[in-house]
Amino acid sequence: MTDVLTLGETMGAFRAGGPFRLGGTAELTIAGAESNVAIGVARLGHAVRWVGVTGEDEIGELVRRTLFAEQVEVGGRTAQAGTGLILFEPRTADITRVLYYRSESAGSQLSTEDVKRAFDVSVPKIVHVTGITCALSESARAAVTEAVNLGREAGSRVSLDVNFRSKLWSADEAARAIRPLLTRVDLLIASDDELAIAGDDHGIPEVVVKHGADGATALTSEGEWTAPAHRVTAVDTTGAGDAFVAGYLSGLLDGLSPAGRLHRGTAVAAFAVATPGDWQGLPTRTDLALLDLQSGS
Ligand code: KDG
Repeated sequence: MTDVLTLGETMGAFRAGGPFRLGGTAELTIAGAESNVAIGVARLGHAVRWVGVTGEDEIGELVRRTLFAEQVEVGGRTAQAGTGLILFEPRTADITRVLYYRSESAGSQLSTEDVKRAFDVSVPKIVHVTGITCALSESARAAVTEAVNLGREAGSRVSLDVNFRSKLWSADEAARAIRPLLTRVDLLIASDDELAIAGDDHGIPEVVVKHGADGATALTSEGEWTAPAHRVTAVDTTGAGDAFVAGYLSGLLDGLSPAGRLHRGTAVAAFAVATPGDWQGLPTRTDLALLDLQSGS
């Protein structure tokens, strides 16, 4: 049984202690928007499968064993290309400069066959994709389309996070790739500044808008709900959006109301921003209960 199936590129990540040009030490870990979501959902006890392609190299091993250790089922395959790299240069808690070394990477070789194999293993309750994967290559974009189509045919709920990355493509290119998918999407997630990429009214039943430190809004056929962000001391906001998505999807799987889903999303994001790293601070259910106790909800 798979609760959430997601697919994308997960890279080796170097997180520096200061400006790169000064040299010094950097921590080696992994990063990828979809695997961040997968780890977040897994920590909340759901069954998650991540599909991606990693290189036959030590960084690829690091990606696969880290996800495995986080109870994420690892699908996809290895390929004879380097595993992509991302370098994070934290400047303030809110601003982290990113450098990519991912062109022609193994991760960009993701294909429709990888997605078909994942559906052969099991039909997920939710298929979660992001715009980042569409930006990687033609075959990765086709893989996203395949996941949306297979999910739709199989009765999975299809979730799409725009996740625009200006270092990978332009807003126009993103709009051209993402808009055709939206007629088959059940849940669209975007930050305020990504809404223009998605365009107007595609008849999507559920739209969630992330407002960063101002919380999030859910618009469904039943109405509109807004939840504030939890007030915590943020040390690193990288991955906050992915953390929110993990909480929101977990809420959907648990049958929570839109308000409950937003609450879980903002709670998961609060934990993520309080710890350095994209995914390291993602909470378990026990952690979430602590936050609820503290806020009296
Ligand atoms: O969402 C946080 C991401 O920026 C990170 O994990 C890396 O997937 C990533 C990307 O493509 O920027």
